[in-house]
Parts: sequence; structure tokens; C-alpha cells
Amino acid sequence: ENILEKILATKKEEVLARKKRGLFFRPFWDYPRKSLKQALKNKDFAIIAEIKRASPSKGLIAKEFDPKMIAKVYEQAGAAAISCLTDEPFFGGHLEYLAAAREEVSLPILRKDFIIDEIQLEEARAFGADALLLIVAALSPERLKDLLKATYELGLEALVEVHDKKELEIALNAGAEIIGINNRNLKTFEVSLETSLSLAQKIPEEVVLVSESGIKDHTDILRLKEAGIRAALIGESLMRAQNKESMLGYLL
Ligand code: IGP
Repeated sequence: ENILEKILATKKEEVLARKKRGLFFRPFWDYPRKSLKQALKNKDFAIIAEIKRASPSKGLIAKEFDPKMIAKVYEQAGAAAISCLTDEPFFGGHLEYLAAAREEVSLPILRKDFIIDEIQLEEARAFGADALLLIVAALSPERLKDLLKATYELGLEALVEVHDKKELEIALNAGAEIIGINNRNLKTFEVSLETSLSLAQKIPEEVVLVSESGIKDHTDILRLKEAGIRAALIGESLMRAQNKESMLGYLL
């Protein structure tokens, strides 16, 4: 059994419990949204900097963890957008961390979670997200289409994640406008930049492409740029950096 299946089983229970509880805290429901797509297009090379406390493959990544402060530093250092993990059991995240970041910065914020139900889209909006992640491997093509449509109806955007050619076709068919290529194989946790470099050639020009996972130094960024990729999503290497501002500056 792979990690994605395990996470999705847990997520189903979380969503059921959320539906039973009904009403939730919604301070940002009517907050004006920022466009992730536009923020990515505005830069020659854009970095989505991730607030990531832990992961199933690495365990605890950040011992000291202040999402407000991290968001502020990311913004000051020139990130184009922020991604915030909100999955608790596997990534040590929380929707409250996203809301905390929202209070602190004006950059677009992406809800990074395993979205399987419309109620999670509403939660994302209520807690101040501008965009959210939809993982092709976690959904049927029909569900992906439904959730993408519902995302737009709520005034949000989606980063649609793929890791092979077949998933890329499904994402494009569903009408994805921002596509993330995950360099991490969720079955083996192996990371290879080649995943992005080869798939990038198959993406139409109007689609905004983001390379995700395992990006750690300037050489990686140069390889992405040479393949025509103009955006990267970076978590661990920023979260581990003593000085996040200089790390981001170095990567950019
Ligand atoms: C960040 P990294 O290797 O820089 O920490 O990776 C991001 O790509 C990764 O957190 C991620 C992820 C996901 C997490 C990509 N897709 C889906 C949770 C769910």
C-alpha cells in the first residue's frame, strides 16, 4: 500500500467528521482573492515558498515553527506566492497556520492538502486561501473536473498536480490552467528533477507550469530554466535554512 492511499483513507474520515460538525470559523470568506496565476506570470522566475512543518518521508522538518513569521520572511525575500500545508496527521499542518499567514502577507496563498470534497474548497476560502492543490492521482477524472469547476465558482484557483504523462493529459483535459509537476514519486518517495524536465516539453504555452519537490540549489533552478520552466515550489530546503531570506535570495 502506498502513502497516498494511506493519506486518502485518513482524509475521507476527516472530511466526514468535518461534515458532521457543520459550521466552521470563516473570517476570510469575503476576503478579496489574489491570483496565483498572475503572480507566477509576473516574474521571470517565480518561487512558491512552502510552509511545511513535517512530511511522511522526512518526519519533523522544522523544530521552531512560526507560520506568521515564516510567511513574512518569504514575502520580504521575494517569493511570488506561499504554499501552506494544512494536513495535520501526515504533514503537521493546520488551516489555522494558513489563516495566520493570510493575516501577515499580501501574496497569494495556496492550500496544500489532499482535496477530495467540495467542503474542503469552502474551508480553503473561509481560512483565506487564494488557491488550492488538486492532485490528479487522488481523484477520478470526473471528480477532478467537478472540483476544478467548484474551485472557480468559489473564486479560487487550482494548482493541478501530476507526475506522469497520463496524469498530465487528464489535467489538461479537465481544463487546468496551472499545472504542478511533482518530482517526488509518492510510491517510492524518490525525487528526480527529470520528471519536470521531460514533461515540460508536453505542456501548451498558455498553461503555467510549476516544478515541485526536491529543489535544493541554484543548479536545480538553472536546469529548470534551461527546460523553459519558470516556476518552482520549494518546501524543505527553505524550511531547513537557518536564514530563509538569504536561501530564497540565493535560489532566485
Ligand atoms: C515541496 P520539497 O521537497 O521542496 O519539500 O517539496 C512540495 O512540492 C511538496 O511538499 C508536495 C506535497 C504535495 C505535499 C508536493 N506535492 C502534495 C503534500 C501533498
